[in-house]
Amino acid sequence: MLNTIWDPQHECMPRDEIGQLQLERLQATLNRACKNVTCYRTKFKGLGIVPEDITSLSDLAKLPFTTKEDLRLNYPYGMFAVPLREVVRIHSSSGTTGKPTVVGYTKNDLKTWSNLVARFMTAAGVTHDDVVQIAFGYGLFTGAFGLHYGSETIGAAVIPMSGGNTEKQIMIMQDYKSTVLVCTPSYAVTIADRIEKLGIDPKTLSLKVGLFGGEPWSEAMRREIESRLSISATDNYGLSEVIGPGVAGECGYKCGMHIFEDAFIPEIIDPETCAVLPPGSVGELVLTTISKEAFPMIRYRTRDITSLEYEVCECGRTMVRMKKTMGRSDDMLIIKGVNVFPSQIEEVLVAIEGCEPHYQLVVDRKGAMDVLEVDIEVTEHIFFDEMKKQRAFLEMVEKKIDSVLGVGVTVKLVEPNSIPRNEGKASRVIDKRRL
Ligand code: DLL
Repeated sequence: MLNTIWDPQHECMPRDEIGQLQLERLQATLNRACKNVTCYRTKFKGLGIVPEDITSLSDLAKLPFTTKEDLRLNYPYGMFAVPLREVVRIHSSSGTTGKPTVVGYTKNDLKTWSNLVARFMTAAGVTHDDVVQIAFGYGLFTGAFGLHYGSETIGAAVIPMSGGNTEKQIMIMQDYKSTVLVCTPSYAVTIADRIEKLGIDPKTLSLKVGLFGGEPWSEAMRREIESRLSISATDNYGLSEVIGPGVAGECGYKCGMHIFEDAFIPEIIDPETCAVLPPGSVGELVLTTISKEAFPMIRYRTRDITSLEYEVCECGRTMVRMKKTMGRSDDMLIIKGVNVFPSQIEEVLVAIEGCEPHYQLVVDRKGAMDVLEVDIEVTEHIFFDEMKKQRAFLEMVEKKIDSVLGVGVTVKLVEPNSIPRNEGKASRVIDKRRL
C-alpha cells in the first residue's frame, strides 16, 4: 500500500456493503428532502413517486434530476432542508454569469466535509507532519475553506495564503518550508513560471505534493507541473452544489479519483437522452448526496464528462474511481461537426516545447462556418522579435492541432496574464456563437 488510509472502514468497504449503506442513507435523505424542500416534494409528486418507492439502488433512475436551474429558481435558501438557525456556514458557486448558487452546511456537515477532504489529502500522501500552503482564494469559493479544515483534521500545519501575489507565495514557500501546495492546476503553472523566472531551483524548495483541483487539466499538464515543481501532482474533484472539494481524489497510484461512495452516489448518464449508461461508459456525472443535512442534492447534473472504473484499486480502496474529466458538457465544442474538448487541445499545446498551458479557445461563426481560434499567452520561450519566426511557430502549432483533432484552427499569441481567471480557474472557452 502506497499511503495510509484515513478511514479504512469506509474507504475499503466490500462493494456489496457499500451498496447496502448507500441504500439506507439514500432512503433517509429522500425522506428528509421531500419533507423539508418544496422543490423536491413538488417534483416527486409530479412523477407520482414517494420516497418509499425507492427500495433498491437501481430505483434511483426513477427519480427526477436536479439542475443548476432548480437552484437558481430557489435562490437563495429555497433548497435548504434545515431551518437557517441550524446552518453554520454558507458558500457559493464560482459561476460568472447570473446569480451564484448558495449552499449551506450544518455543524455535522462541516464535520463530514472536513473528513472527506482529510481522506483525499491522506490518499495523496499528506500527513500531520506536513506544512500545507493554501493558494485558493478564501471567501465564498469552497476550495480554500474545504482544504483548510481538511488539513487541520489531519493535523497538518496550514498556511492560509489565499490566492494571487505569486512572488509572496514563493517567498512564503521558501521561508516557511511548505511541503504541500494547494491551488488550481493553472495557478500551479503560473507559480512554476515565476519560480523559473526568479532563477530558483525547485529542488531547493521543501515542496513534495501538489493537491490540484477546481478545473479540468490534462495528463500532459500533470507531467509538466511535476517536472517543473519537482513534486507529485494529484487531482481532486468536487463542486459547491454537492459539498465543495472532497467528492473525489486520487491516491498515490493516480489511476482515477476515488469517489467517496458512503457520502455520494455517482451515476453516468447520456447528456442528450438522460439515460443511465452502463459501467465504464463515458458520459455526464450525476451525483446524489447521502450524508448531508443542510443541502441534500438528489441526482444533481454536474455537466462534467467522465467515466467510472469499479475495479478495486491497488491502494486497497474499494471506492469507485472517476477518470480525469474531459471537461464540462457545456464546454464541449462542436466545430464543423467535430467534438472538441479544451483538454484535447491542452494535450497538444503542452507537448510543444516552450508552449505554456495558458490558453483560451474562442469560437465564432463566419457565415455558416464555425471558426476556432486558440489564444496562447506569450512567455519568454515563445517571444519572437522576428515576425518570420513567430509565423513559423504559429503555423507549426496550427498543424499539430489539425493533425491530432482534425479541425483547422487559427493560433494567436496574446499578452501574458490577459486570459481571465476566476477564483484562479482559467476560463478556457469563449463561444461567441452563443453570446
Ligand atoms: O471548484 C470545488 C473544488 C475546489 C474542487 C477546489 C476541487 C478543489 P465549484 O466552484 O462549484 O467548486 O466548481 C465546480 O469545477 O463541476 C467541474 O466542472 C470543475 N472541477 C472541479 N474540480 C475539478 C477537477 C469547486 N479536479 C466545477 N477536474 C465542477 C476537472 C473540476 N474539473
